[in-house]
Amino acid sequence: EKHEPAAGGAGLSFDLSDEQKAYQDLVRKFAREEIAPKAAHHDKTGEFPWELVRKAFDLGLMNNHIPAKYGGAAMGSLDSVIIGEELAWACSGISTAIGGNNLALAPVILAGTHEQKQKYLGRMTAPITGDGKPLIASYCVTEPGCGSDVAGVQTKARRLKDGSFVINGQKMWITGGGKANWYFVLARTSEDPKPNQAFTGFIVEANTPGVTPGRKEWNMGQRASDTRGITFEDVVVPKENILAAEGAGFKIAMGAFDQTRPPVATGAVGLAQRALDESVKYSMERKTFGKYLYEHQSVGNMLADMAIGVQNARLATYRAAWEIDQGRSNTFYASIAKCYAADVANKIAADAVQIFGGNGFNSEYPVEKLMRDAKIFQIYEGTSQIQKVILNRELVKHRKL
Ligand code: CS8
Ligand code: FAD
Repeated sequence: EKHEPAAGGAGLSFDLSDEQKAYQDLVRKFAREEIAPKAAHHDKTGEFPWELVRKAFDLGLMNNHIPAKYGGAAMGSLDSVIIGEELAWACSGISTAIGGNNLALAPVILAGTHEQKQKYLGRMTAPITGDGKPLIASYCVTEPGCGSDVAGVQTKARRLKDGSFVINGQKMWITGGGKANWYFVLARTSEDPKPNQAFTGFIVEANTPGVTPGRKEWNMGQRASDTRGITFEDVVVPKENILAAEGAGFKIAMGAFDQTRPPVATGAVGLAQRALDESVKYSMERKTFGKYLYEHQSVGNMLADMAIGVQNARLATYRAAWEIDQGRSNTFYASIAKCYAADVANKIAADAVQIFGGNGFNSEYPVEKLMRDAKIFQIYEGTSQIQKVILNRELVKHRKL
């Protein structure tokens, strides 16, 4: 008997649809058979995983949310987090390289005109011939001087007589920054103190004169992902590349985060599940004092706490994604999922290292990488502290006396 989720989100079901289960199986196989064996190589070398990105593209696992009209699979947010968890189980650095596009595409999907979508989304889904590479797009908001405080963005765009804009400024920590074909760029277009008036979102072609990506940053973890600073010097952007309207950029940037925080949370869930799986396996192989590790109560308790964390983080993430799929604001749930899953992943990865003992501290075993990879989940896409700032505001905003 089939148990499909109730239509329109009515009722409650923990079952995935048949289609979602099929996707999950497909991605799990790809992730475990092809990504996992290459994870250590990309971690050690920092080489961008083009081959795996291409394979993910061919399997339909990239650019998930592009509407069918523009050649995409038009997946829902829940579909996307199911895929993301499986990819991150194998390597969250490679899954960030594969999934990063979704962040750059979100502003265009949310606010682009038909022409902008046709041009910039259509290009992402166009068939690739031979051994060509999938296109990468990047989301440029953070700067050397401000990350949490988006309203502190200093990059400026000045309107020219013909309606085009000239952008000057510097962005920092841009995922996919050295590989991108185009960028979403948030720039200040007015001195208005209200964020909702002061900023504009632009689509900038990477080959525009004056766009210069910096060196690849060598990060603590997720080293397969390309992270760079980017300089914009007298970069002229045609007026056709403004998203929505002058002054609408801040809301677009925030709207994109609502869409992309659940996929980031799911990366943390995948990593946490991996750390749990590795810990259970190891504790059933290694003996001390004549017993398997899991038979020592304090190790068993760590495993149990890991399972509690993974299950709850996954539920929070599914909820945050599901809210979007119901067409409702998910800001509150997205921050809960992002914050909780990131914290759980860090706790579980650190405990996995503990369970592995000395081996846990060594790069021949998988868990030290998990611990390094986990840290970024508490930082990018809004730090854990910022998720709590958002939650605090949401609680006060929705309080009814
Ligand atoms: O500054 C905001 C914030 O979100 N900071 C965190 C920044 C962040 O998350 N950066 C991530 C960069 S991208 C990244 O890391 C990629 S990692 C790789 C991913 C790979 C994927 C696989 C803030 C702290 C929430 C708010 O800042 P404030 O300056 O205090 O602004 P507010 O007063 O709250 O809001 C100003 C106006 O904006 C409106 N707003 C706020 N949130 C939203 C949402 N949707 C729509 N509109 C929003 N969520 C708000 O209502 C205000 O509007 P008014 O009309 O002025 O009242
Ligand atoms: P800061 O804002 O300087 O914060 C420093 C510390 O102060 C943090 O602990 C923070 O939580 C705390 N803090 C700040 N304000 C408050 C407050 N109000 N209350 C309590 N605590 C506070 N950005 C992009 O635009 N695009 C990308 O593709 C992208 N990818 C990234 C990939 C990587 C690997 C990294 C490292 C970063 C990436 N980022 C990207 C940037 C990322 O979103 C920011 O680093 C992050 O939002 C934090 O900003 P910050 O580094 O400027 O820290």
